Amino acid sequence: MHLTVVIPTYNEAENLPKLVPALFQLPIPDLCLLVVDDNSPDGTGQLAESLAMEHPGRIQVMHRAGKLGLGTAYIQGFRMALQNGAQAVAQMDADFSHPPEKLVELIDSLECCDAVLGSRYVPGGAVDERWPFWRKGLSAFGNLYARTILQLPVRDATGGFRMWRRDTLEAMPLERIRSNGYAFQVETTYLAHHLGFTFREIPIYFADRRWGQSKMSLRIQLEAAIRVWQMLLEYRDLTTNR
Ligand SMILES: Nc1nc2c(ncn2[C@@H]2O[C@H](COP(=O)(O)OP(=O)(O)O)[C@@H](O)[C@H]2O)c(=O)[nH]1
Ligand SMILES: [Mg+2]
Repeated sequence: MHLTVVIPTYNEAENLPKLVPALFQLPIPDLCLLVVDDNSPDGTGQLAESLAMEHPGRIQVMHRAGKLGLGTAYIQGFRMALQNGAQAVAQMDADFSHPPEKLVELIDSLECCDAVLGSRYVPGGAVDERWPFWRKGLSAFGNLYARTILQLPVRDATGGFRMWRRDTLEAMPLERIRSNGYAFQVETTYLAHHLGFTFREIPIYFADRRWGQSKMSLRIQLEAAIRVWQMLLEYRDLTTNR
């Protein structure tokens, strides 16, 4: 299955040059990367271009004018990956929070479901023990909140390490997605579930980033809290087609 991994970046100059070799050493034939960079002030975009020269035909770089948010970065990235013929599309952070080697398990699992989630909240999964209490609590609460209100059949609805089958993404009305932060992950889960697609969750250990800075903010958290209720209303017209 031809896999493209979409990696949104904003100031990941310390991480990207380490992540790329970690991905290319995986036993996944024809693996391609698509970096979506938002004109990072630290030069991640140019770095990505030189990595692309080192790996001809395997890395594509999308440059956007400025920090436009994770949600739109993924949507543009998904579209481009589909256009390029990817049979499976993965999403992952550039900061090593998502263990690259787990991509192998994700792609194997995609044989028997429509989307695979790298999950912190199934047995065997965990978040970094160095995360402060408030961050652990916020993540657990955010998940419970979204899962309960939207009745999602998954334990980790806010995680960003995922793999989609081509036909799953093609069936989703990506143009209707308005969330940009964590809510983006919830919204795609809700959409796919609403359309009758099935998930599998693979346990992952979510390590805190070692280099660079998190872009998580109060604004992103508030957006997520409100968006969940809006989703309930906005997608009432979508029915299960499977
Ligand atoms: N292109 C793009 N990437 C972003 C943006 N915000 C965050 N990212 C990237 O998305 C991934 C997740 O963001 P991160 O700051 O690690 O969030 P955290 O893991 O929740 O702390 C990282 O690879 C970031 O570089 C954005 O506005 N645009
Ligand atoms: Mg991160």
